[in-house]
Formats: sequence, structure tokens, C-alpha cells
Amino acid sequence: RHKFWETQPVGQFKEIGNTSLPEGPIEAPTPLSEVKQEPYNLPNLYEWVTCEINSEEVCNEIYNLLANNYVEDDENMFRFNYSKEFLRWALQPPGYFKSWHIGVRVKSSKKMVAFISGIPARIRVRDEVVNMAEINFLCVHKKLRTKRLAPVMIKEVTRRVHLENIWQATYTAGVVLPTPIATCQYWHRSLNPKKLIDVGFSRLGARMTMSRTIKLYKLPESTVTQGFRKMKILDVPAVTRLIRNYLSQFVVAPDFDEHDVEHWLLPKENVVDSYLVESPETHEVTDFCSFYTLPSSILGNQNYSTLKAAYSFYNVSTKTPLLQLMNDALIVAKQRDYDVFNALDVMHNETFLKELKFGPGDGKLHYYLYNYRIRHALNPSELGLVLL
Ligand code: YNC
Ligand code: MG
Repeated sequence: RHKFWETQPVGQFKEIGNTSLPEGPIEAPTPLSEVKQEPYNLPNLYEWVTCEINSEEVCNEIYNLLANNYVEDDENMFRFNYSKEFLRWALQPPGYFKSWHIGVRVKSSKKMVAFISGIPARIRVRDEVVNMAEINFLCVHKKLRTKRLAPVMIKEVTRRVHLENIWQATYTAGVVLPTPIATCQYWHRSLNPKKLIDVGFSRLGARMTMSRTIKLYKLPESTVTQGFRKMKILDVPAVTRLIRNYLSQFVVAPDFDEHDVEHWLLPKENVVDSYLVESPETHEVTDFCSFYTLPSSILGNQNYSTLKAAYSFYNVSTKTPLLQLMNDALIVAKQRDYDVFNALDVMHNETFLKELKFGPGDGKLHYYLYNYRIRHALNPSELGLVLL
């Protein structure tokens, strides 16, 4: 059934329900000298390239490959349109490896036709912190699909991860592979319902008019929580303490230090936004919320070309109720002209989704670990990890 995935050290479908298998690494690391030194073979017309993402030209090529060939919804109405600034941010966290930014070019024309990337991350699984790669942006040009290029790309990134003495990975995908550690769902909160309906992202509810729908999703002009403000660089230590403490309750979560928090959570225009609540009395940072910016191209609409979407990232409430905090996040997203606010049902998100008028999306997001077994599938609420 899965000719490639059956050969890989991942939880296999036939093992489901077998509680005698131990949790942890499936295969032991091999000595680095035994890791294959040469790249895997590509079909003869193609060549590997290590991408210099800081080059404007290379960044453009990756951007264009993804903008035209990356993930679409089931009905092919929308396609992710990660910005160049976003890609640079997503691919260059502290300690990143340039060798994990892997392109495939046509030898003769040098056209970039495929891409896969990894970044290093410390991921805690129960009480073990594991050095992992987060694999993302696997993309093969539409004209080269179903030729078994993806398995070669996955083996090549795996080889380059092994060369850095890292033996585990995590990734998410919309497709079911052996074997999800959790299956999550996206929820969508309309901010600009008229546009969302016009472009076919959402539909007018039963017995609803456009004006009743607009009224239903109306939000206050400004945030309500006292002390709610944008995160600044001086907040990094306090936010790190807050987030570390919060994430410690989940079964799978990143082990963020101050460098990670500065990279992933300090606001970056049109990439990531973070807000916190500073107590007006004690000046303590008690609550935090963040979202990243990922527009989608609208395919074949006369009036609109992009959907501006905010994606819930990491949120922590200790004093402000999570519902109120997220309502303030919706308000700032609306002020900044986002059309929709998306969130997965991970962490404590279930507690605000329905109440804040998010609706369930179609399609699931499956979370995976490579070369690390967990005994049984987790509930989304046991996940403290959001990948881009
Ligand atoms: C996928 N998304 O099952 P079997 S998510 C992993 N992730 O293998 P071919 C996938 N595997 O079943 P195509 C996959 N999609 O026979 C398909 N596969 O064992 C498997 N789409 O290869 C599939 N981006 O080349 C099958 O298929 C085999 O030409 C078939 O290429 C697939 O980034 C793809 O959705 C996805 O660009 C590249 O369809 C192509 O269809 C495409 O014949 C649009 O491949 C964009 C898209 C995927 C987004 C993502 C996470 C990727 C994770 C990869 C796995 C990493 C493992 C850990 C490595 C490091 C380890 C260490 C240490
Ligand atoms: Mg292919």
C-alpha cells in the first residue's frame, strides 16, 4: 500500500494497537562514518542544489515554485502563498543548516522544479527532549508528479539530517501516511464574511442574509483587555518563562529557549504577530497570544486574487481568560485587515473555537514523528506544537 513508507522507521499501520512496542527511537543511530556520503541519485535530467535562501534570486525561485505548485484545498480553489519574508523566517531559525534547504533543478535550463527543507528543533516527547528536524515545504512541480520523486527527496533530506547527527524528525501533512501521532482539524473564524462568501471560501448559512452574517461576525473596534500590547524585544525573557511553563503540560511540544522565542515570536511585519498582557499593577507578563501570516492565492476569481489569513500560533493564558485573549487577537487581526483567522484544535483551543464563532474546516492535518514511536495516537489537545 505504501511502497516507500513501509521501508521507513515510522510507526506502521500493522502495529496499531500493539501496546508491547516500546515508546522512543525505532532505530538506533549509526556511526556518522556509516552515513552515505554522496547524494541519492535523481533521474538523469535533474540535479540537487543547496539553496542560498539569502540570495534574492534563489529566494524568488523557491517562492515561485511554491506559489504555483504547493498545497491546495481539495476543490483547488485556494493555494498557499507563503511570502519570501516568511520563507526566510521559516527556514533560518537559530542553528539552521543551509544544507537542509534542498532544491532540484533541471540540468539543462536550471529551472527549479522541486524543494524540501528541514530546520533543527528541540522537541519534547513526554519527558524526553529530542533533537529533531522539522520537515516542511516538500513540493514537486505539477508537471513532475507521481514519478516517485518525493521518496528520493525525503531520503536525501534524511541523509543530510543524519550527517548533523540528528535521527528524529517531525512533520505535518494533509494526507494519511504511516502513522499519524495525532489528527487535527482547522477551524476558521470569518473576519470579512462578504469576501469569504464571494470567493467561495464560505457559504451563507441556512436562513441567513448577507447583512445578518456581517452582523454575526462583527467585532469591537479595539481590544478590551487592560495591558494588552505588542510584544517587544525586552519581553523575551518573561515570554520565554511563560511559554516554557505553559508548554510543559503537553505530551509533544517544542523546548523553546530565549533565542527560539526571539526568532519565532518577536513580531515581524507580515510574518508573525505577538501580543501580551502586562499587568497594570505588577508589570508581570501574564498572558500571550500570537499568529502568523499566510495568505492564499484565490484561483480563478474575477474580483479577488488573495485571501489574507492569520493562523493561531502559540497562546498562553494565566490571568486573562483564553476566550477574552483570543477575542482580542481576532480584534487586532480585523484591524489589520485579515479576512479570516484560522486555528487548529491543538492545546486548549477547543475551549474558545465554538464560542468565538470559528467553524470547522474540511480536511484534516495529520502530525507525524520519524524514527520515534509513541504507543497510541494522541488527542489534538495533547499537542503543544504548531508547524508552519
Ligand atoms: C507528503 N506530504 O505516500 P508511498 S507536507 C510525505 N509527505 O509514498 P511521488 C508523501 N510523503 O505511499 P508526488 C507526501 N505526499 O508509496 C505523498 N507522499 O509509500 C508519499 N504536492 O511519491 C506517498 N506538499 O513523487 C508515496 O508523489 C510517495 O509526485 C509518492 O509528490 C508528492 O511538506 C508531493 O502537498 C507532496 O508537491 C511532493 O504531490 C506533491 O505526488 C506536491 O510519486 C503539493 O510520496 C504540495 C504538498 C506536502 C506538504 C510537507 C511535510 C513533508 C514531510 C516529508 C517526510 C519527512 C520525513 C522525515 C525526514 C527527516 C528524517 C530524519 C532524521
Ligand atoms: Mg514525482
